[in-house]
Amino acid sequence: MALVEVQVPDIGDFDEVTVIELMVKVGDTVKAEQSLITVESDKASMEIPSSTAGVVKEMRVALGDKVKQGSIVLVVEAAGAAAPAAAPAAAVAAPAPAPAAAPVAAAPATSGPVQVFVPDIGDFKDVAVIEVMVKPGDTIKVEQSLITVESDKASMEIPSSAAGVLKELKVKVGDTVNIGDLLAVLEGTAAAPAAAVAATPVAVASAPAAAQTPVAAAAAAVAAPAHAPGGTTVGLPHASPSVRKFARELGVPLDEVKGSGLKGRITADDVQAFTKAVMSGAAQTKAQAAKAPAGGGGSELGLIPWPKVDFAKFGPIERKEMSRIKKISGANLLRNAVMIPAVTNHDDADITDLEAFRVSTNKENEKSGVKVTMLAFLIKACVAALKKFPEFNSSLDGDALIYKQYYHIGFAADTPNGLVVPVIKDADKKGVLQISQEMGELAKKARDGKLGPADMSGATFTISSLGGIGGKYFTPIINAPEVAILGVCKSTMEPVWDGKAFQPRLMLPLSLTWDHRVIDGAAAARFNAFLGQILSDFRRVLL
Ligand code: CAO
Repeated sequence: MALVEVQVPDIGDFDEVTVIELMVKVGDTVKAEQSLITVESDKASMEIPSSTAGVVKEMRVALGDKVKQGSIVLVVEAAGAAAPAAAPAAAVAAPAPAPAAAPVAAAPATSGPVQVFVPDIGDFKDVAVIEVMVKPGDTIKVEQSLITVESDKASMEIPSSAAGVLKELKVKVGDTVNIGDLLAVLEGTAAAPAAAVAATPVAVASAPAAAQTPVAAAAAAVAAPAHAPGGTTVGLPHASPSVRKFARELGVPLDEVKGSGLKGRITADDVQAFTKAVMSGAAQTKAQAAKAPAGGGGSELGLIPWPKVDFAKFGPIERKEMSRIKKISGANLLRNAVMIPAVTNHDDADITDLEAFRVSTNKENEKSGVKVTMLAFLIKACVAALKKFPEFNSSLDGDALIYKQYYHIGFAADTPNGLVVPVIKDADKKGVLQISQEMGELAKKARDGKLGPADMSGATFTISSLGGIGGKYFTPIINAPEVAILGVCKSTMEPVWDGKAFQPRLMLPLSLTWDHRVIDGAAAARFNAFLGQILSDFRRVLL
């Protein structure tokens, strides 16, 4: 039993590559040619296979280490005879090293159409195009990556051998390519200077003649270990090196990004969309969820995982993505429901006289085009209650309360795309007619999806009215950082005892949800009672 040091084989002319994944650990039994680690340059990722079968005794590399040809990856206690000295390089059958003087004479040095071919990519055959990184009209630099191809062991970016404007792209995602295939036609600027071409392996692809002689120099551009049979990558997100680099720069955890590319591959757009979702609050990274006192994952609350059911097993289904509004409001509602110790008080207000007044006002104002709504009266009544009970118009700021001296009232509006909350600003300074008019305008804007951020910000208290639809009571969720919300349902005629007899009265069901950190039950009951008094006799607003 001999101890064998497994080295990084010839990986083309890369100087140093980064270890981005360890696929084995001490104690593992590995087969010859089994992948041990994944390394990555800025152009390619590749798996480094073992030259020897045996048991891993010692790891000599860690994640993030830089390695190059000859670096010791690990020590294996060989199963049989000691590995031959040449094993490391032979096992991975790396592409032949680039000859120092690559044949570049064929490279054109003038402007005009230039064809770009797939260079020597080791002994890969029929590799799939998984990403196209340029489009016609783009100005391409020499060595700029054009496409990403992938075998079962490596993904690699194919660079351009020439500079110019991309006229035609000859491949698309899903195609398979081989050495010498025509990739693109460039036009315009001069090809790379001869010296640069000589130094860059892709230069051989810059002239049609090169297609017939795809010399080994090209291989160094992608440096993929050719032919490395064995297991597949475990746990490594499916993405090209440049996308991984992009994700690293932004600090995006790639394993949490859902890939939209071929075979679920993660594209640069996916990384960007993930970043946007996290920044807008519509999504959280696992690290954020773990840190947050109450996030969306549930795991940090010690809850069992969300049930995963294959609904199609029980009957036909259709999957539809939720609207953007729903996703954003859902995340907010969840946070508010989980973080706020909320309590709801239900009560009824007698609006018999107020409704009669509203109906007669609307008759008188028929020609004005403005319809006075019950919600406008409710906004005014709430402003009076907020003035009397200022903590309902406050917000928590650490251990302090911010008492707002303005009265901006939000109202929930149902739209085809989901729930939005436009805000009537300075409702204390406006009359019921003006509030009704503004509400009509904001509700229309909401339905047309035209509300801007300014229309929806700054609320100090919110009313959610289901009065036009129905229902009796419900428990609305507080719109943080507000501390209370009033839910209103449909008013109905009810027999109300006046001390002598039952009288038919129009009763409006009220549901007040409040944050128990800020408000006590007694204050909530008083708030509802006061609101009821105002609604039953609106003259009290003037007091
Ligand atoms: N009781 C009985 N009837 C009521 C009422 C109440 N509390 N409130 C309104 N109505 C009646 C009105 O009288 C009107 O009837 P007519 O058409 O016969 O005149 C009808 O319902 C429509 O009322 P309206 O035009 O005054 O509209 P509104 O003020 O009730 O609602 C708006 C406006 C934007 C709030 C509403 O369109 C809406 O989107 N409501 C849903 C809000 C929501 O989804 N809340 C839940 C949030 S939690 O998920």
